[in-house]
Formats: sequence, C-alpha cells, structure tokens
Amino acid sequence: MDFLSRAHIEMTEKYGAHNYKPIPVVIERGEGVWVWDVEGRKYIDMLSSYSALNQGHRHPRIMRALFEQSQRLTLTSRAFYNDVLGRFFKKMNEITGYDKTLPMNSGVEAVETALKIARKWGYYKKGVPKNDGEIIVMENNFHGRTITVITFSTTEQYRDGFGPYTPGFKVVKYGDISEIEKAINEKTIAVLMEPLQGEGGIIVPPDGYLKEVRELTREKGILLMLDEIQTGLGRTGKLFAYEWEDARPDILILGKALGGGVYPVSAVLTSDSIMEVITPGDHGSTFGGNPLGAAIAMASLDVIIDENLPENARVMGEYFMNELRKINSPIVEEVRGKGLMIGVQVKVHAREICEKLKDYGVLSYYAHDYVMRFAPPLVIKREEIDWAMERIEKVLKSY
Ligand code: IF1
Repeated sequence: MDFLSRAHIEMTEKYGAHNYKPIPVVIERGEGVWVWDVEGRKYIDMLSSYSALNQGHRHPRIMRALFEQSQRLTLTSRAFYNDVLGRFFKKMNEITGYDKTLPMNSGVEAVETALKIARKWGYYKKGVPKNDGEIIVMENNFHGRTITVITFSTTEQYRDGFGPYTPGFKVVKYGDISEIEKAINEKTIAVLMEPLQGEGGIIVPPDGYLKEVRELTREKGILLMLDEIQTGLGRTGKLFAYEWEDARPDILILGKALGGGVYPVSAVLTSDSIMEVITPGDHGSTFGGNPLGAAIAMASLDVIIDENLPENARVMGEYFMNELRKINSPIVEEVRGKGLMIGVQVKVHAREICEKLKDYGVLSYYAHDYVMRFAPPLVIKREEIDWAMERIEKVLKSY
C-alpha cells in the first residue's frame, strides 16, 4: 500500500471509533461519478454514499447554492423564521403534492419523526389506546441506527448489546400481504416499509405488492409510511419508488440525496389532517430546517427534476442490468434491482470482490455478505457504465 494512503488509514484507525471497516482506499477529491485517491488514482463511484450522491459529487448548481447561502446566513434555529425555509416547504409541496413538510437532518431522525407523528395520530385521531399502539415493520428492514429503530431490526448485529428495546412494533415477512393482514388488530396504527429493501440485499418485492399494501392499509384505516430515504429522488427510475405501483403513502420519509451529497437534510411529508397532530413544542431539532440545508435541498431537487435524473436512472439502470446479466461468471447467482438500485447476488463473500474491484478503479460496497451493490450517481452516462463494466467483467470472470 502507498505511503500516503497508509498514513491516513492508520491515523483514522488510531483515533477513530471502529464502527466501520472501510475498503482500503483514501479519497481526496470527487467530481460527478469520479473520485480520486491521495495517490492520484481515479475511481468510478458505484455506491454514491448509499444513494446520497444521486446528483453526483459536487454538482455545480448545488455547490453554488451552498456557497451563496453561506455568504448570507447558515442557521437561525426555529426560534425565529428565516427567508429560505418557507420557499423550501413550498417547493416540496409543489413537487410531491403533500400539504406539509417537517424538516430534520439525518434519515433516522426523519424515521423517528414519522414514528412519533403516526403514534400521536393513532392516539388522538384514530382512538388507539394511548401508549399501546403497534406499528408493523418488515423482516430485513433497514431504517437507521437509533435504539428505537434498531429495536425492530432483524439483523442481530444491529441490535446486540443495545437493549432494552422500545415496545410497540411487529415484524412480518416482506412481500406477502397476508402477513400484514394477520398482524393488523385494533391497536395497529401504521405500516412502515421500504418500497425496495436496500440493506436487506436490494430486495424487490413481488409486482403488485406495494399496491396491495396501499389498498389494505387504506381499507383498514391505518397509515402507510414509506421510507424512501434510499429509493426516493430518482434512484429506482421514478421520482419516488411508490410511483411504480401507484402506492402513494400517507407519510413519505426522505433523506440522503435531498441534501445533494453536500449536507444532511431529511424530511417527513404528509397531509394537513395528519401533520396537525404536531403542535408547537412537540418535536424539533437544532439544525432541522436550517437555511443552509434548505437552500441546498432546493438546488438538489432542481437538479433531479431539471436534469431528468429519474428517467436517466431508469434507462441507464436497464442498460447496466442487461450488461451485468451478460457476464457469464460462475460466481454470479442473480442480478436484480430497479433503476440504478442494483444488487448482484454472488457465491463468494462480496467484500472480497469489492476489494478486487477497487484495484481496477471501481468503488462499490456490499449489502449483507453475498450481495454486491451497484448504485452510481444518477447523472451517469452510458460510456461511464461501459468503463465500469469492462472492469467489473474482468473481476467477476477471474473466478
Ligand atoms: C450505516 C445501510 C444503506 C436507509 C434507509 C433510513 C436510513 C438509511 C432505507 C437512515 C441509511 C445508510 C446508513 C449507513 C449505511 C447505509 C445503509 F447499509 F446501513 F443500510 F444505505 F443501505 N432508511 N442507510 O438506507 O439514514 O440516519 O443514515 O441518514 O448506518 O451504516 P441515516
């Protein structure tokens, strides 16, 4: 390993918590789909920081929004109004059709916010016995790392050592509507799920499932909450993954690419009649809705819409998956996904392949042990996919 890379890695490991085991590459610059390491080597980014970089590294419009707003005002807290937040809220309403937005920072904060809104709605509007409500979640879910949210994780490592846990959640099998039907009772307030499961291994539910869940929850008068923190904002080939099946949720949860790969911005969107359960002082956050994040989020949304990134993700994703399926490799079991949210199920430990790919200039990461993720920025061009494919094919065929 080169001296500079080694020095950075050793310093990071010496003084930093070991809560990750990164692929050994030290990145110092990013632009579009490309990044460069401290030795000057170039890589194509096939992870996009787990879909937070849909617009690519340092998109000019987003960087300009960051710079311009930073010359005026960065933070006021919500103790006062500012001249950016209302415009961000209005843009969210115009783009999504939801009446109200509650702005937060990280994805899991938005998930926690959605859980709080649903519970309060359950007790004050639906008449569920107070503090006795249940929310149905899916096996193999990933919604973040707080104690409440890992309470309902089915990945033991994410839970181990962090109890006691938060009551009020029921875990059912993903993809089978009868499992939800069986779990619903008079205490059920909501269903929370990802339209496609990311960390779970890029799991695409059976056709029609999302629509069935939407219809069942509507019929039973319980809330459908979709976590589109990873699938949203163009990743699966539509602006929101729920559009693939007309499964518009009561509560939509966004994060990651809402901040354009520059700044943490997340949000919960819903109707007036649901959001009105939240009254002044109920919930908040120091940075939630800050003018810098709001300005960046508006530019992030403009880039996705103006550059037609959902459509590019759909077309490029189809092309990329077809190319991956053409590879005749003894270790590839399945290529699956939607748009540019792609998983390749392999027979050897996926991390090993990621490390080989890194040496060829392709950066990717794995979801669970045997699934490679390929999720490049949605700005990717066909010739950039071809550049990556040449190298991916070499590695997968070397087995
Ligand atoms: C890690 C996973 C991906 C998410 C969905 C909420 C959140 C995430 C669907 C929470 C975050 C990140 C977290 C990061 C790795 C990455 C990840 F592998 F952990 F599961 F993408 F698949 N809902 N996912 O994907 O958002 O609080 O992180 O902003 O924790 O290691 P966050």
